Amino acid sequence: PDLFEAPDYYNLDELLTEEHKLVRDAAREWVKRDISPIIEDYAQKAEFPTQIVKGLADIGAFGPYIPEEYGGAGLDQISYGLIMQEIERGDSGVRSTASVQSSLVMYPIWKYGNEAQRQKYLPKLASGEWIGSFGLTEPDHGSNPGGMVTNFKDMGDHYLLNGAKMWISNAPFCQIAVVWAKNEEGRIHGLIVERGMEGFSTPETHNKWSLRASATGELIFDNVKVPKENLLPNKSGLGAPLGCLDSARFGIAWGAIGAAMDCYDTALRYSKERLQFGKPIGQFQLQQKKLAEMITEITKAQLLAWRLGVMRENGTATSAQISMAKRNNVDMAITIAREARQMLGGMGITGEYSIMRHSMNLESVITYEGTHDIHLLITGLDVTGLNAFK
Ligand code: TGC
Ligand code: FAD
Repeated sequence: PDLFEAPDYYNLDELLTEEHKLVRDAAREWVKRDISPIIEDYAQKAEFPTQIVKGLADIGAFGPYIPEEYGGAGLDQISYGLIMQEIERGDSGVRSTASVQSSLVMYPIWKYGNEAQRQKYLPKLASGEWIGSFGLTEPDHGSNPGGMVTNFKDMGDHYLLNGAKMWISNAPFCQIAVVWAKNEEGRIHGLIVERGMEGFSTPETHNKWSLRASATGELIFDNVKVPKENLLPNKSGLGAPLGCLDSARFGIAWGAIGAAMDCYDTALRYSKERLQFGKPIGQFQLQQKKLAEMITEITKAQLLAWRLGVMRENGTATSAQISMAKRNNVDMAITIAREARQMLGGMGITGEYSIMRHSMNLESVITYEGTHDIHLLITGLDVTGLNAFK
């Protein structure tokens, strides 16, 4: 397709400011020009396209809501959401790189770091000179990060860090990692680990069938000496990393809409062009049902994301509300990808079209940042007051 169709069935544009539309359109144009033409090839090669980093920085995808004094774009939450939506229209893996950099690396340094840390790291992360990663998940602690065993000891003039993180986006090429580890009392803290520190390695995870254009790896800490000034001083406990996840999950709730829009748009076009039994397949009732359900679900997801954006901007969105939008919108997108893929028949399984790639990518998106099941249980806890995790 030469143009993206941007379904807006309920005229959501009326709810957006001129700035929102400018930010969105800049991201949309960039994705159309610099991502869509190359991304299938990189996904097939299982390689992250490093040349796009500067473009991501230019559209404000690295720290959209981080204040300009630290190099961020100083935008609001809905702008952040719209940027994620447009990037994920291109590829969930590219959106992952932006999510991690913004919400999981810049956000904790901005919120939990001191002024020296903000000055040292944020401008370089905003410009894309440095790429960061976020180490929470461990081989034996995924959904239950509170059980983590990565730990650090106070050695007087430095900390000694040991342990391993797994499934870490951007790990293979990150310059810094925000790592969550327990101190000798078992309290979780964030530490900034820099590439080049002795005992720190980042082996890449191979053979993924999903998010192939995003680099995933491990973070291994073998007696790494971390300077004391690299500890994030202003928040500790599991709530600190979970607070970062709130921001990333919000972005994913928007991002998933982009993937769904691209699948819908592709299937809609195809349904008008592909003839079988002497008619466009879009004339068959069964195909119309699929398209009607897709546009309905996209519209509902857009309204959920927009309202959440308003509440997030006001500071009133709860973690449970964010969790619901992440779960609903990713589930919506993965269902649409599957239906849209079928509408393309055999062509749907090829790299000629983006749908199969979106479909496979969304298998990661429905798993990371809290699995679908975990988010169901978060809503379950919120409405019953009864905790399935304890
Ligand atoms: P629980 O006892 O409920 O909570 C511990 C403390 O945290 C507070 N809290 C939150 N704070 C901020 N934001 C949230 N969303 C919060 N949720 C809870 C809570 O109030 C408590 O504070 P305090 O002061 O009382 O100690 O914790 P739990 O151990 O029972 O776990 C709850 C559970 C299961 C919901 C949580 O662990 C969870 O969300 N698990 C899923 C793990 C997850 O999402 N991992 C994501 C890893 S990062 C990633 O996937 C990046 S992919 C990015 C990409 O490539 O795009
Ligand atoms: P598990 O927690 O072992 O879950 C296995 C199954 O059990 C799931 O279906 C789950 O829903 C279910 N389950 C678990 N607990 C319960 C329960 N209480 N009740 C019911 N069912 C339950 N992590 C990071 O820290 N940083 C990153 O940058 C990052 N990037 C990622 C990139 C990719 C491509 C992927 C795939 C993952 C990434 N992750 C990252 C890790 C991700 O957050 C975890 O995979 C996720 O939290 C699930 O953990 P797990 O894989 O250990 O699965």
